[in-house]
Amino acid sequence: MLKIVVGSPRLRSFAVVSEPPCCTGGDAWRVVEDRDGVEVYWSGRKLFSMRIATWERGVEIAHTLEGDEHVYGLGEKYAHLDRRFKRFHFWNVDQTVHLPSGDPMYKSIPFYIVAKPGKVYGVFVDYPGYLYIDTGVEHLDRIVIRVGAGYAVLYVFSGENLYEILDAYTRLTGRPFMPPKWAVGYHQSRYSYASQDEVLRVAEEFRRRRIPCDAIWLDIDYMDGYRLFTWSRDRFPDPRGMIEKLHSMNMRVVTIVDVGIKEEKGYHAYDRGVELNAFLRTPDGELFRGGVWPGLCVFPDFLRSSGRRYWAQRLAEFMGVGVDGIWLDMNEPAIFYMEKPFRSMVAEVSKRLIENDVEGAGNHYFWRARHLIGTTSVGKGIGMVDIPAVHLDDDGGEVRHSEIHNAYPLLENEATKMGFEIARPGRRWFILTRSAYAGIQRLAAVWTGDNQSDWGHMAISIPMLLNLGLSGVPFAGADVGGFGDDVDPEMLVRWTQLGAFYPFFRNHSSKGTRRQEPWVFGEPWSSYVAEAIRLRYRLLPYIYSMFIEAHRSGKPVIRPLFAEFPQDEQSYVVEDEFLVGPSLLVAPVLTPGARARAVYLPQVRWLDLWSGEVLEPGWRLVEAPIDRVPLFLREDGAVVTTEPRSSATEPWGTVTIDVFVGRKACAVLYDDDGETADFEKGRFFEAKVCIERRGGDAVIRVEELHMGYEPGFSKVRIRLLGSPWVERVLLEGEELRVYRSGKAVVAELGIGRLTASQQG
Ligand code: MIG
Repeated sequence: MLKIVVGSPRLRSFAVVSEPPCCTGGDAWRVVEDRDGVEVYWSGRKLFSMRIATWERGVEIAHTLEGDEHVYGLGEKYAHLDRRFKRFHFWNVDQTVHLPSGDPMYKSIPFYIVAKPGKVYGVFVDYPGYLYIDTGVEHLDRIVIRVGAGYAVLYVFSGENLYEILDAYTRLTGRPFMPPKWAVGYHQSRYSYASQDEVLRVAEEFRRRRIPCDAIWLDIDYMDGYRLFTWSRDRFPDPRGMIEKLHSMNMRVVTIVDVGIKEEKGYHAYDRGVELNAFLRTPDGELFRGGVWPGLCVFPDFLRSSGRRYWAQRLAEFMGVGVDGIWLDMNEPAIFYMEKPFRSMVAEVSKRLIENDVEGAGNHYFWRARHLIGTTSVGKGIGMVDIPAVHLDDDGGEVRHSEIHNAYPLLENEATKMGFEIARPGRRWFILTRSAYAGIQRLAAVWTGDNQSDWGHMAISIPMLLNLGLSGVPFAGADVGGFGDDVDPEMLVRWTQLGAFYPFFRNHSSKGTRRQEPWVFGEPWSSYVAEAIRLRYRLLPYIYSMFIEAHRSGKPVIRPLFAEFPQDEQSYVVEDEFLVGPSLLVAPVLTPGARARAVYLPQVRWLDLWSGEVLEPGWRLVEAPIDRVPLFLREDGAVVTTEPRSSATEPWGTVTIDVFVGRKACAVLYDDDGETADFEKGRFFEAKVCIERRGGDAVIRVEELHMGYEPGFSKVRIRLLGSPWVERVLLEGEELRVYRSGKAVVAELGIGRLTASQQG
């Protein structure tokens, strides 16, 4: 890692958790001054030339790009997989326009990766105020970074492959948190389930229909007048009872928590915050106030530890009734209006109207109103509206909000995690956040906000989530079925088939739109939707093992094709298919009416998991009837599956290793208790099981084993697919009894037999 500092940073970093002691990163790096800047080399190879200049608001940094290089990352931007030839703003806003013209969006993650066959590096620009990154509009062959401050901090990462870059980046900014098992299952949400009776009815419907589901989500209407940390007495008279009931059905509850605290004497969260001086102030020293759902609100100052402690305490108390997860919304922070500018806007518009200047009134309204809602929603070029508030750091120093705007939600997430630690020490936490800054992966899962029930939004979710993974944030999802507008039956089926492979899998929709629980369209649609959800639960052993891998090394759960096939030029731009882990290729259907689709299969042979056919690499047309999402297993790859249960926390019983062996394929079997942090202390089970071809023999070996936990499965089935060469299956020289099922050869054995083979 190479650290480049321009000027002198005024504030500490919020993203960085551990910086290696030496910041130039050893011998591999070489920085050479040239005529108007520097050239950066890694391992003898030139990465780029860089120039440092200024622009009206601060430092400008530009570096070269080669003609065939691609750009990835930059968080959840509404843009294609390859981010090159675009301009991006970094300023968290509640963006309701999900279109390229709607940039910026909710999250700001100024980390990007430049890649082409044989070359890859990453750059992280660590500044949480306003930032602009141009990936090739102003100059085809350059990245231009403009920092809204007179200083800049950059980290450059290099390595042999993409994963080394992500490893180094997540070492610097924090490893992805390990979620509890239930959070990896299916989630059902709605804005809003309006009463505890309705919540229970929805939960019961899942169980009655045997559709797996791990959590029900409560949106803002559970609260009393949108006051944070309260429950509506009419609609949710007995939250504790409701949650106990849900827990007895093996369902968890996640509640939304916005960030604005209603300004109201007598409301405990307000009173306590005033007492502790925990809220943001204006430059004049008054409480800073902005209008959100409850009316005028004040906002916690998460910069100082006392503000974070205030929040953690409130949250922990609130969670006491048994809430399992927290959903942080509106935390850009999103503010609908600010009182003073709003009043002056109204006054000005009225004045002009009285003067009969209708056009002037209209213009004033148009521009002012767009600015007033600037923190909520801005279009490109309108400018990012500042929130005129002041933070205090722990030494009592003042920090303007605009200097740390993008880090506000990150600090809120830190405080929220502290709340979990108070409420339930030793257990894993679960937070979903809308707004974020670099480093968010160590604290929370993210979703892409208010998309629409639209085929285009469904398709773009793939590059959005892939790029979040390449920005160090593996646990990400988009609202399945679409948030705004009305879903139709076919879209719900196809979106659930895609969502089953989102790392975070939640169906959510807005007030006033068509309901979209799995059963709402009746048969045959509800069966297709249910089957897609079950598919997720079949794949849980494999997907869960990808989460632990992400936690250890920053490897994304879902990956673009080039991550695994960096020598394959075509795989750098394919964005309508992706890999789950290293071995499973998913090619979802993204257009209405399609019953087949083109699929690009990179570099090796692939096994069609529906037909059992072996396919050569290249472009193929594959069947995709409405009840099927095309899936392919990589040659020398493996996936681990189980029978679907109603919840992800139920023991797996039997796991099946599906392998397609050319020479040798390995599967990882991983399990832990799914809810405590004990896995960090070695309380987990892990085995690497490999199957190698030796002539007509398939030889099974356990290559690595960690037995710190008794796994929730006792039988392992090994299913050899696409391998007509198999005559015998051997374990430790002994031939196993096998049976044939279709084209597959299957061996079954007890977990004890398998693990004893390695120990012996
Ligand atoms: O202004 O809480 O993105 O998921 O349902 C809308 C209501 C506020 C925005 C979130 C959405 C949530 C909604 N919220």
